[in-house]
Amino acid sequence: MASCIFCKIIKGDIPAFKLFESEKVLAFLDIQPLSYGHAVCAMLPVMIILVIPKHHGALLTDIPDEALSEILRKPVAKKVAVASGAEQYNLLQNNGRLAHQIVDHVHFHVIPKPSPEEGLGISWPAK
Ligand code: IU
Repeated sequence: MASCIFCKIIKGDIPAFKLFESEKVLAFLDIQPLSYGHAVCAMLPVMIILVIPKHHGALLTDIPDEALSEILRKPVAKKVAVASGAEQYNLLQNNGRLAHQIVDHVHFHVIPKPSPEEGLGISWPAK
């Protein structure tokens, strides 16, 4: 869709730090890695990844099953873990305005939860 910012990123018309892509899926860095909505400690450099289907659609119900399911399959999950540096993460999808969706192209926020062994571990909320 011509006016969609994520479609422009897919096409390469707008720069983004792309982590991986396949025929149906693209993953890139969120421009606001420490956004308040992600509720992480502002002193911690946590990298938020966005994973999107290349098929344009605002809501989950607008995306073909194959494009959507690829995002949750093992190959993508493995690449997400490697790219984020954490085996464990939250996968957040805001579906619709009332759910705080701002960009009308389906996207999953990957919010890494590194363990203490992985070097960035914090106790949150602080005890
Ligand atoms: P939301 O689920 O629609 O609320 O999230 C949109 C996300 O897209 C948000 O985290 C933005 O920081 C992110 N984003 C981006 O990475 N690049 C952009 O050009 C725009 C938004 I606009």
